[in-house]
Amino acid sequence: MLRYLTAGESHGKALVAILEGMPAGLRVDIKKIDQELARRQSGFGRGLRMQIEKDKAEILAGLKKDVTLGSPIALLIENKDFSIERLPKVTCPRPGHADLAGLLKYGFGDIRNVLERASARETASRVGIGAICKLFLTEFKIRISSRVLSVGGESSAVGMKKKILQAKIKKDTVGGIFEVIVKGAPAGLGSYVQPDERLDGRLAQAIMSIPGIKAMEIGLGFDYAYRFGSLVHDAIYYSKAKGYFRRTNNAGGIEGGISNGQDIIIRACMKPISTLLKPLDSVNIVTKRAKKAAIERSDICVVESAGVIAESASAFVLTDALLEKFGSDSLKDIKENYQNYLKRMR
Ligand code: EPS
Repeated sequence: MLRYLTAGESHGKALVAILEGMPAGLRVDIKKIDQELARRQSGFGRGLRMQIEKDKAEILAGLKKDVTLGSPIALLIENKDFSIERLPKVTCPRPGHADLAGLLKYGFGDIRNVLERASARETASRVGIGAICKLFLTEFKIRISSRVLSVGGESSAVGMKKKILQAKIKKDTVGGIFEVIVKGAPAGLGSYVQPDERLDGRLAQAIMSIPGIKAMEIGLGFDYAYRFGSLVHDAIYYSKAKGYFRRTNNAGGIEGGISNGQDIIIRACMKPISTLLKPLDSVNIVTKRAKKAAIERSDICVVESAGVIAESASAFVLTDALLEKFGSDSLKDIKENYQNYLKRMR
């Protein structure tokens, strides 16, 4: 079983992650991890924190001469801004953030105790983990990419940029929709035999747990609701050269909770960031009087970054599902099993 844990506050000393279950024998190029971390930090509409941080990963355990040992991998990303002990108390919860619900849940008297961990800065750890999973998937020629489809309802590059600039001028924020595409995944990952083995359910958990994601769909997604069955299911064909094949991919590469060999296509909606420079109505948690929500340094639009994080989340799920199917100790053994499987499929 592949699993991971992350720890770290947004303005604490560092973000850390432990990944357990990665097989022995995988070469880990740290530059590739840093490239993914840099991708997460970029995109039009990011805030000032991204000018302070230059996220770099350090691997503390689990590798020898850059190759995995099969033991847990420990990853560290230092924060340049680690001012947590000096930062002021926050007393007016931001609508849309974890602030109020977290405060009530844990019984704190300072919202900072919530927001430091609820911050999307945590996703740097997930991207670090995802980058290692991407290196593993590359060994099987599985590639994951993402693209922004729309921002604030605009889908042209110019329109999206304009929307972000508009939000900036209005001291507002804006969300959007991104798409993740997985190419090269074989048929047979995930299973219908138990609910928690279904690949679509696993991807949904991984992606919906990214801060700010409010909806996701696979393939045709919500559009399935508007069409007849005869028009949406991907008819099956066979040829000697191609084997089984389809002319459409409305299922988004997953049928019955199992990958079917087509591209896996996921779309998700990232809500507008909930820290507003022109804040909404809120309540002071000490006086219980009406007060505008707190203003924290933040971003205007993070849809592009959310796509990169979702790539990582998908990479983790697919690595887990691949290890489940083909074995999990040694990369060499797994590759052999995989080749035998592909031979049978042909
Ligand atoms: C983020 C770091 C944070 C925010 C943002 C994401 O840094 P700071 O709070 O110091 O500006 O820019 O956090 C949020 C969106 C949030 O809701 O907390 C990062 O590294 O991605």
